[in-house]
Amino acid sequence: MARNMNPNPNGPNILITGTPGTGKSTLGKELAERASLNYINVGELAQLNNYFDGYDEERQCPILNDDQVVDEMEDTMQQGGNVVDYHGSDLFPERWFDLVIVLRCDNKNLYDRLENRGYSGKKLSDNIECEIMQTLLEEARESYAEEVVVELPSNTPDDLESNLDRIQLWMENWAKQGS
Ligand code: DAT
Repeated sequence: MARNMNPNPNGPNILITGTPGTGKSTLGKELAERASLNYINVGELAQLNNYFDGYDEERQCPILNDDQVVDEMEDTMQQGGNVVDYHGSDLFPERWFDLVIVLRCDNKNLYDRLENRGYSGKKLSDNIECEIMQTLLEEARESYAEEVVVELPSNTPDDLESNLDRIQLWMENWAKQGS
């Protein structure tokens, strides 16, 4: 996994991606806290700055202005030590990330989580289909080197704990690179 021979002293940049509801923000916030990293929720950042280009009526969500988002994040990402949470991965420069986590969730769990979030009808079924089709996993595999992309289950609190352990272990090894 040795990509960067001089690890950033502020820590690695880690992208957490996956279908909405798979648990990105739950894992991302907890990881940032435990590993003293900076947490960036890209959806919230876009909302705060209104980095949108209109509204997608069919998918019932605003359309992200990728360039504005990437420009806004560039300096922070260069400093390292960021956990980025977004349901997409192909808008970011490949060089930003040392690790790309793709969270996966069983259909029944995901259905319940999204229903609890108030999703229904097409929006709910589109997201379930997105998970069944492995859309976010494929996107990550097409956008990043094979050894950078790691698929992790996110169904139970035990999964959350083992994912946190696994990423922190990966971070320890990452920090030893080049030393
Ligand atoms: P996302 O940020 O991917 O949209 P989230 O972190 O908001 O997802 O999580 C969606 C819901 O699922 C939320 O109620 C918390 C719950 N959840 C997340 N990870 C979980 C896990 N590993 N086990 C059980 N529930 C989880």
